[in-house]
Amino acid sequence: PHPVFLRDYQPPEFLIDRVDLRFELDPERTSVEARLQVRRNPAATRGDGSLRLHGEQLDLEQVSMNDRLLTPADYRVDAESLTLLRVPDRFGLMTRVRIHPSLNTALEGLYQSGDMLCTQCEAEGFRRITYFLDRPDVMACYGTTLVADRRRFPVLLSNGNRVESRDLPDGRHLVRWEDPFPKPSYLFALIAGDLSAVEDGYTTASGRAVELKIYVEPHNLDKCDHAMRSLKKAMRWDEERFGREYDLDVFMIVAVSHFNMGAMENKGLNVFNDKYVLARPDTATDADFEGIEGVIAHEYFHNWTGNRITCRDWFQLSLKEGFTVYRDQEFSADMGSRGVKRINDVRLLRAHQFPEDGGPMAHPVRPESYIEINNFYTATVYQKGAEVVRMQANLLGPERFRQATDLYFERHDGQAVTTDDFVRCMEAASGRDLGQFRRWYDQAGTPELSIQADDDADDGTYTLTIRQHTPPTPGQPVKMPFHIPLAIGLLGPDGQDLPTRLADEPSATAPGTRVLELREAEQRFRFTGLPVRPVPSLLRGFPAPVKLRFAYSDDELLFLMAHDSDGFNRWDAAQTLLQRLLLALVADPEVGIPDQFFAAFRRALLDSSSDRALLAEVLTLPSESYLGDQMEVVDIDGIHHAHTMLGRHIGERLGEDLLRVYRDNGETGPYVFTPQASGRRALKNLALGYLMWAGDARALGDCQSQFAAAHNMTDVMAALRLLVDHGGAEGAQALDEFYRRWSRESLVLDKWFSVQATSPRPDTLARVIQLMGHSDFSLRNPNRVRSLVGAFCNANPVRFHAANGGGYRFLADCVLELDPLNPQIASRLLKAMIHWRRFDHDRQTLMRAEIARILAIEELSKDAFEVASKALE
Ligand code: B3K
Ligand code: ZN
Repeated sequence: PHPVFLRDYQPPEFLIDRVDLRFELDPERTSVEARLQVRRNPAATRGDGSLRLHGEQLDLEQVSMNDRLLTPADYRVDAESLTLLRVPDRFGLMTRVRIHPSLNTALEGLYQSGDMLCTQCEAEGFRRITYFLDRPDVMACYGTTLVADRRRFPVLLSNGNRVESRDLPDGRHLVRWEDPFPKPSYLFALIAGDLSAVEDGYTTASGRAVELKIYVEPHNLDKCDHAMRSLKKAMRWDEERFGREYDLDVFMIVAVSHFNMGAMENKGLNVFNDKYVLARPDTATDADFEGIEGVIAHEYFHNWTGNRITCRDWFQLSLKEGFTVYRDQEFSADMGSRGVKRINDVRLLRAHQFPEDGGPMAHPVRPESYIEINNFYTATVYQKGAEVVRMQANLLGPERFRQATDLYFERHDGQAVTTDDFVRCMEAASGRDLGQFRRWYDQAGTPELSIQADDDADDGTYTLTIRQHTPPTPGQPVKMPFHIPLAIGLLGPDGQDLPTRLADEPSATAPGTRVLELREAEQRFRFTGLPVRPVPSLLRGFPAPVKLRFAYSDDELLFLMAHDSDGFNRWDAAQTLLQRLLLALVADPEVGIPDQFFAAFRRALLDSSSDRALLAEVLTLPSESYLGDQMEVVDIDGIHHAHTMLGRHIGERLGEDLLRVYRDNGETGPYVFTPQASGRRALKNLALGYLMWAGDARALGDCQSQFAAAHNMTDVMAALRLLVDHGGAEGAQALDEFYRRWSRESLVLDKWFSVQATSPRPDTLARVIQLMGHSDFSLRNPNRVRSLVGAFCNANPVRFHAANGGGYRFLADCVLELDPLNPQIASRLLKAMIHWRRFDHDRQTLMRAEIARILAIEELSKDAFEVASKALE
């Protein structure tokens, strides 16, 4: 397989203005007739006069041009394309192909999920439906006619507005859809099935009525309320915050149970993994409710950032994804608790994007090349891309940023553009030069800031010397300095913010946060007028995706944890402290835990003035994998041991307090999904966890009663997890009960699989292998694969990285079995092993051997090939 390069981009030689599709749907054999209106692109250089259309796995039946049937002498067909040898400047083209949805296990193109038929076209799946210029800079208007058996497929959906619907003889019916907005082929969608809809309505700011429909299988009708509420909130928010209104008469969401990722923003017809639609208090956790609200909003927001304005090519993916993630993060911050949202977003960035940026698949937010674009729907393109938008929003300030996005929507509506076009709008609206800032788009790697403080008590000055350094990444040995906004504060002895006046500034500045802009490899900032040596609060609110090195003393961290006016940094100080303690325990398991640590932990735990969700964040130990990322060589067993030990100590020392917090925060009424209520549940279950760690006998009883009595899945799952990790008869019995109750609810059953896969108990791998043979397990359902294999490999470091290599062999076996069925899922799983260089020699050898075993397979997919080969480079 060969890479595609950004530098080779050429505008398309031909444009397609209109497409009329006619589907005769049948799971075994679907016929697709496409009529394209093609013309030469005046803006492109002339090629050899031929037109090459993309097409894969299509059985071609007929081709005609301007209503004249072509013969095989007029065209060439190979496994990836149809080439018409000589074409006029403007013509109509008709092709008819056969496709086979029931055989499509890759879940790309048109496929069968249960009893329904559905599509997934991003990034390059449309070419598995018909011959086309399947690239995002070719935007066309679509008319779609769907014909199918009326009893089997009573609901037939596609993009846009429904313009015709009628019965045909022989039990079939026909529905025609018309999408007035030109769109790239990756946004095409169709659905056929026996579905029921929850319906609602929405009136846009300018007074247009929009029908809202969520289509699900009939037994799921009672799990759509939260999704519908989320959708309406998202529509209102986008009008208020970004001035964006919805543009069609109907907005549809369909929940599908076989889906490679979270959801898809097809124009007017979003197709969702049912995990991000279906929720009832007794079937979904707080995290599920939150995920649904965020993903529904994300896909809806794509209507403007992605659909009306799309990407010129796939290297620009972050243009739509980074911006849309930024938008959904801001939405969720407004719907819930802004502080907690920021903490969780940063946690995610540090847990996934930082390692990616330091590993063999590191790539810029705008990649320079790829072998398989599906491998680049990454934390870098999404989450770091969102941080890059956030930095620009912060540099511009809210008003200018809004002017800049208004300009972007006005200037580029209906176009396929680049991340550079986006930055140009930021510059035009603000008058700022973002030349150096653009490096965030094309240099990979996480910058490291080393900060040193010097004070001179005599003249009241305090100097911060800041060095930035970005380690090399594959293909980019040398990095230029980034333009980094650095928000800081200086705290006085009473914990109040001091003024931050720089030496060359004439007048005093107000106390509080101030943003320094870094542009050089090394820079010095001298603050004056400070009566005492301050404690610096650095990177307030996490203003840039960087790592910080600053030699805080433990006392300073405790001080920041208690006093920083910035909530994010209070949390971060606590995490740094916990991390220090844990790493000290890894180095020396006998090391004592200072009393002042327990005192601070206790103070925080009992601080009833603080938001409980935030407290739960503060009091959660950094994850084992995050701790591993902080070590030169990851010490898997040492970390697990330290984690367990600290957890146990906390549970033992603070037992009474934890028990009180647990009992004081019990459910008092029916489940509500509000930040307050979910914060109570989070804190309560965290307390229970520490108590169980300590083997507290009262806690085991509480756990069992919570499992038996709770009416919401958050509390049931928290208790189940603790019981399973506890093991013994209690764990086994809880699992059996859970299975009996929920075995027919697929999404709940996924939880049953993952709670077992993520247990740190020593026999987990054996259990996982046994579960692969369970009658409810199937490699064909991505959610099920993720819930068992993905959960084990990505969320159970101590068992996945077992020293005997059993986990690695298991993963490689799964990848090899999955790859021919569903390469996207296989290659994503494989990523769990690519950071092998971070481990000790023996584990390195074991992982490398498994990756090599995969790479040796002749028919390996492009997807898995790219990941495996880059991992070994
Ligand atoms: N745009 C889709 C992701 C498509 C992934 C293709 N492999 C969902 C989203 O980001 O909104
Ligand atoms: Zn997206």
